[in-house]
Formats: sequence, structure tokens, C-alpha cells
Amino acid sequence: MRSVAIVPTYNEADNIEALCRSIRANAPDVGILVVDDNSPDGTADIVERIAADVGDVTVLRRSGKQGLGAAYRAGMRAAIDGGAEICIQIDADFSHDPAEIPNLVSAVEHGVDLAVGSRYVPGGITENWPRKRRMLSRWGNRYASGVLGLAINDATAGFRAYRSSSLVDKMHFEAVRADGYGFQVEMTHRLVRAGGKIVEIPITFRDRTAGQSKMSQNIVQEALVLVLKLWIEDRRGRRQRRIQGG
Ligand SMILES: Nc1nc2c(ncn2[C@@H]2O[C@H](COP(=O)(O)OP(=O)(O)O)[C@@H](O)[C@H]2O)c(=O)[nH]1
Ligand SMILES: [Mg+2]
Repeated sequence: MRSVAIVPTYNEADNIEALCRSIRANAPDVGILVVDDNSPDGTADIVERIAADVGDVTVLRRSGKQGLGAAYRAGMRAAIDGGAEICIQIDADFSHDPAEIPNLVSAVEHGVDLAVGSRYVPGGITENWPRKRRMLSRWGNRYASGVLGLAINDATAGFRAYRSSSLVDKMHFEAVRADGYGFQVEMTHRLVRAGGKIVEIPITFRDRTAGQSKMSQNIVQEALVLVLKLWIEDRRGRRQRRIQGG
């Protein structure tokens, strides 16, 4: 199946060339679509400079920093319009190992709607993340999955492969509102609600060694509030179905 790796970037000049080359080496047939929010450090120009050499690389230039979710929504639309049957999400900072892309793609080819690269299943590893980030992620995941009944260990994971037809038909991905970690949670929640098939595949997650994290307090807050909103929506839906069912 035609697969495209969508790479959101904001100031990833120190990582993007090596990442594109690593994707090409580890997943020779996978297309690369960099979605850049007008990074002041010239990330998009680097991609254009190496595109011919690496092959099957394009950059979608956006006017300014609009958040991770918005970048993914635009990237998925462009990839799907270009014929992608599988959309891969991967960070630019080498937290996600391109060598693990084929595992995710293979799971979708074998029938699931979503393969999540998971830190929190047996075999999953988080390397050199500060203790504070590790705790935030671990408890954030327990909170989101517990409250929403997702039965997923790593709902905030950003390393994923989606079946494109499920993005459109089961998830209506362009109507997702959240950015940041909330985007990953809301996408997962939509697919669970639609009865989609999800598999978690263990990955080794590494903290970035170059460039800077764009994680912020706002992104965490957005995710916390989002989980409550989705929980309320679920409850309303259940009550309505009870009333309609008499
Ligand atoms: N296009 C775009 N990419 C972003 C934005 N915010 C973060 N990213 C990218 O999303 C990925 C994950 O962000 P990162 O800062 O590493 O977050 P962290 O891993 O949670 O600390 C990286 O490739 C970033 O460059 C944004 O507003 N727009
Ligand atoms: Mg990162």
C-alpha cells in the first residue's frame, strides 16, 4: 500500500536532513511529507535542497505556527489527495526511530485501522526522558484512558500509522479540534468510538538530542480539559441512546 510519512516541523533545522535520510534508508518505499509552519530557522529550505537527492520528499509550507494538530490535519489531507493509503505520523526529532516504521505499516497492511508505536506495552522503552516528563506522560495516559475507557496504554503517542480510509470514514479527522497531545487522544477516542481496530506495537522512545521541545503548559492543559469534554460527550450520548431506546 502507498504509505507517506508526515513529519510536522517547527525549527528542526538540526534534525530534518538526517531524519529524511534515515526514513529513506529504513523505509525505501515510504513517501515523506514535511509540514513546516514557516520555521524561522529555514527547515523548509533544507528539505527542498535535499529533496532530489533523497527522493519522494515534499514540503508543505504553512504561513505560521498553528500547532501540531493543525499541521497533521493539513498533512493528512495533502497525503490522501496525493494517493496515500497509509498515513504515518512521526516527529522530526528522532524520538521516534525510522527503523520501526515498517512494523507500523505492516500492522495496517494486515488489517488494523491504526498502529500505535507504544511506550507502555511490554517491550516498549522510554530512554533518557527527564523523570518529570516521564511521570507526566505515564499519568496523563492513565488519566485519559481511564476516564474515556480507551483500553490503550499510550493514547498520547505521536508515532503512528493510520489507514487513510479510516481517517476519512471512521474518524472524520478534519473535524478534530485539538492540537498537541490532545490531538492524539481525540483521534484515538474517535476511532475507539467508531469500533475501529487498534494495535499497540512496542517502540523505543528517545528524548531529542538536537533542537528544542515545543511542549508547553498550554498543551498539557488543553489535553486535560479535552478528556473531560470528551467524557461529557460520551455520557450525553449514552443517556440519549437510553432515552431513545425507551
Ligand atoms: N508544523 C508544526 N510542527 C510542530 C509544531 N509544534 C511542534 N511541532 C513538531 O512536532 C514534533 C513534536 O514536537 P516536540 O517539540 O518534539 O514535542 P515533544 O516531543 O512533546 O517535546 C516535532 O517534529 C516538532 O517540530 C507546530 O506548531 N507546527
Ligand atoms: Mg519531541
